[in-house]
Amino acid sequence: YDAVPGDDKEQYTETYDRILADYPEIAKKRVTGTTYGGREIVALQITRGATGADIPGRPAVLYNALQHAREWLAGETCRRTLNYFTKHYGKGTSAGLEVTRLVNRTELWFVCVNNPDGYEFTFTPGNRLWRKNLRDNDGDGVIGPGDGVDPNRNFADHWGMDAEGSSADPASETYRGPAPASEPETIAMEALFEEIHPVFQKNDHTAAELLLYPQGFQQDTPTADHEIFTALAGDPFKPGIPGFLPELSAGLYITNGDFTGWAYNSQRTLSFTPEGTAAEDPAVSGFEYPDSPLQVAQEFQRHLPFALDLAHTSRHPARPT
Ligand code: 0X9
Ligand code: ZN
Repeated sequence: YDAVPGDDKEQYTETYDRILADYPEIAKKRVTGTTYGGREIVALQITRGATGADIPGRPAVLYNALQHAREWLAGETCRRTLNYFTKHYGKGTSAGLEVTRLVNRTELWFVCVNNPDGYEFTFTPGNRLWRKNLRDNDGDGVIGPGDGVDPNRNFADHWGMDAEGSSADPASETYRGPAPASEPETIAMEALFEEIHPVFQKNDHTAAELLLYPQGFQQDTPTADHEIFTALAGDPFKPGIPGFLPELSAGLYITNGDFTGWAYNSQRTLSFTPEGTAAEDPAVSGFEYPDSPLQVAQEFQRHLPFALDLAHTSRHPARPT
């Protein structure tokens, strides 16, 4: 992997600023919300003549990560995808020709840090494995174990439908929040969808080497788009992301109020949740960032064909490839 200045040596805000400065003809920033901590939730639009708003007639694809604060590798995969699309744009190489065509015809949107408060919090002592956002549930002015909402249980789709798929307990890692879409991170995503109506979205998490597709709230009946999901996610012998077992979300475990379910059920956005790799030895910790730069690079390389597939297919999503 040929590294760009960015990658994991930059802050995400630095990556975004660098891309906005270096590729002004294809990159625009859109602020979709503000967190409890006052941080911007940023979406970067990559498309020819980017305006920061939807361009009629151009299909949109959303790549996003770090709903869960500790899942650093998922954010890095998103960032490298963003770097890939920008650094190859306008080049005469085979990657360049492919990327240029996609960027000219498609709106590629990146929200690599869905949960900036939580992500920042994972850099403070003792909080490396924080998952949720930073809602102060008990209102004591300090963030502790009883605080935070799981951004991936707060969406207004089958929200709180049962106790298996999310929790009403503020101390739980899957606390759904006080009401559907109560959180700034959720509202920011709703606002972005209202603008861009993505055909596909890739919601990166770690760490299980799975490629999940809807539904998460039940597994009794398949979705109307099951064939599209499985065409792209592949099968165990030829997975859409090498080494990632394609699976129905609910087959892993039941969730409600999750982003992928909301995006599909209420927005008709064809949605995938890759659960990436995190450590060579999963027994160490499923959420640690790999020590090996090679492993980080390989993770991105495994995701890339799938990320490109979504962009290619977004023009004709009903045609299984
Ligand atoms: O629980 C989650 O939000 C995701 N897993 S993680 O370990 N990254 O927290 C999985 C969500 C996928 N949906 C279902 N399994 N239903
Ligand atoms: Zn996660």
